[in-house]
Amino acid sequence: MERALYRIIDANFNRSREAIRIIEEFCRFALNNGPLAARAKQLRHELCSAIDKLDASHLIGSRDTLGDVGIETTVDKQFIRNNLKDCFKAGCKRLTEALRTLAETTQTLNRPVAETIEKLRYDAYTLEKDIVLISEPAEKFKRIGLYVIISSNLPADVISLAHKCIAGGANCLQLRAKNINDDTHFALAEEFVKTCKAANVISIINDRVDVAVACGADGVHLGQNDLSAEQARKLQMTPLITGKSTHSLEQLQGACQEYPTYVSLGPVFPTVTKPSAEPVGLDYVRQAIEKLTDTGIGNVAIGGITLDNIEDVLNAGAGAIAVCSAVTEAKDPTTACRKLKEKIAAFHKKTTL
Ligand code: TZP
Ligand code: MG
Repeated sequence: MERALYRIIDANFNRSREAIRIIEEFCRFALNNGPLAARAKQLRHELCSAIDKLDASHLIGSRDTLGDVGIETTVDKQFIRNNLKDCFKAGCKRLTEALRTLAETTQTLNRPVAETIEKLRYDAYTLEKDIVLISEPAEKFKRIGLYVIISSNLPADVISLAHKCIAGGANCLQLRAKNINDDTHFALAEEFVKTCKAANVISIINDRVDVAVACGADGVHLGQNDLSAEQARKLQMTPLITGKSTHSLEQLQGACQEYPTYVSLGPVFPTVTKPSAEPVGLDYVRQAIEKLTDTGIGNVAIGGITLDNIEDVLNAGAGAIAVCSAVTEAKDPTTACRKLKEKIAAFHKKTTL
């Protein structure tokens, strides 16, 4: 029986390491997310150290791959993976199954090792959750080219502008309603979200995570004095896009600790929408984008962006472009969106050639 015990431990040790590798590679190469990849790597190392405490010669000595009766047993759809996400999901399930088996079987040989593996099983559940809650909003945000901020409290204006921006090809709309009662804000946000959802456009609520969650918005945009992205995620019912405003490298460093889906960088240029805010210029955009490399955090440049300067902002490396007045003050917001979108599309076409 001892031989069988070591065979099970050997097989499940291999199985769990292989599963962690898939998870790690998904974080590293699909999400470009250094911190999540590092957590998977840490889990793999802790598992190896725990198993190292067992008798290695017994483990390898008991291995009998050719004599394994389970090798030819397969079930329907066992190896069907349609995309990388399927591989990641299957890896997570395989990992916790293997860790559970390891925790139970190692108990008979070495209790402290079994306790460590049990802790790793819980770490694996949390890592899976964090990867899903961070990667789903990140994937959604990646598709955004043009992000329009609708800064108004007036329902008729907000909804009419939303329709016009959608017609012009905006990929994401933000409702920025200030000095408004909560009940009025909620009713407006609900209508706004409904309009965006019908057009498959991402909806973001400014400042208020409670309103964003209650009305089913895709995300919330948080200022420096609002709740942190980490606090906002505690209130989410489904994976929420969390955005954070930054105006300096110091604020950017603080924002990265909260792990938002994206940071806004600006105001890049002087803006009538926020006249008191000091412009940060294109240098800040360039420097911030360099700092964000391999963090998995997206970015959107904002403030004073128009058809005349959008190419400079894209050349500085901005991932997405946010505008307010260039669209909402335009005589024809639909055409204004369309022209901005054309510049974004032309830029991406040029850089991917
Ligand atoms: N935050 C930084 S600049 C800005 C906000 C909300 C306003 C951007 O508006 P505009 O009209 O596109 O300059
Ligand atoms: Mg705010």
